[in-house]
Amino acid sequence: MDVTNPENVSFEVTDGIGVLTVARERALNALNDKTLHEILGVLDQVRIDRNVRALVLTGRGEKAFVAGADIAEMAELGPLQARRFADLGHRVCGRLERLEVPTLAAVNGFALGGGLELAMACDLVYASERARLGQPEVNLGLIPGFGGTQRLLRRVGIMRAKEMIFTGATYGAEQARDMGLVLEVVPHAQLLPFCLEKARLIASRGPVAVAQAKRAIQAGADVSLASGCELEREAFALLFGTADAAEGMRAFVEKRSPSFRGA
Ligand code: CO8
Repeated sequence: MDVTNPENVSFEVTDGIGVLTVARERALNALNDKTLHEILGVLDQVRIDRNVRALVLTGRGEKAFVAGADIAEMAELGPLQARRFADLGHRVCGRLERLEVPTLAAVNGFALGGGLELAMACDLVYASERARLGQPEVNLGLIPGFGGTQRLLRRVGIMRAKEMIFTGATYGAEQARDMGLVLEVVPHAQLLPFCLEKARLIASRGPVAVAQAKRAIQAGADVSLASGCELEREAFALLFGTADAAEGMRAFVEKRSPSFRGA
């Protein structure tokens, strides 16, 4: 699989902000095996490239963020191949969730099935007023397979997650915001600029501090309060060994803006 020259995704970095665009517009950016591998390739690049301070994920075109896993491709799979495909989707979502840098989903249209699962693996989800979100797998005789049964219940609560998954219904952007799936609904044409601005704001903060905060919050969501607080204490202390914390506190005392180096 050639991930150095991807066909179904594009990736650009401008002023420290990476934009990963799923770009299979003819299939509403549906995730086939090749596309998932190409996304993994970009995430690997982001993981090692210290110039990327935040990642925005979006879909090509006017209609879709990602309309799910590729149904035509899935229709050919037996159980073992389906297991491998699900593993691949989980790897993508897991790697996205564990990236050190903050990730923002710019949901510019349909985010269905695997598309919503991808968005839910991002730290912050913003949607265009045209977005439609849902887990419609039961309409295909399936269930979510890239982490949806688990991440959805953590976002919207167990009963709403059951309703969404049992009915396979799709929801408008404002409904999704009211349920806690989306942070803010933005006019369609403003969505990407809005997300880039938000990414730039976060990227201007201390990168090590943001990464440590992300790790503590993310890990804390799955452990007891006491264990989560212990994670926080460790991260807090560790930051006192960084040049950025020294610079941030010195800058405050000297009444100037800090200049963070990410170390
Ligand atoms: N897979 C493949 N092709 C797709 C998909 C998809 N998920 N969604 C859309 N397309 C294709 C259509 O087939 C069509 O292709 P063509 O022009 O060649 O006929 C093209 O994109 C445009 O789509 P439509 O003509 O259908 O556009 P509409 O505006 O009429 O409808 C919808 C848009 C409502 C989004 C509609 O396309 C739709 O319902 N798509 C499917 C949505 C869906 O069910 N998604 C969930 C898929 S299952 C899933 O994601 C499970 C993840 C975990 C799997 C684990 C596996 C082991």
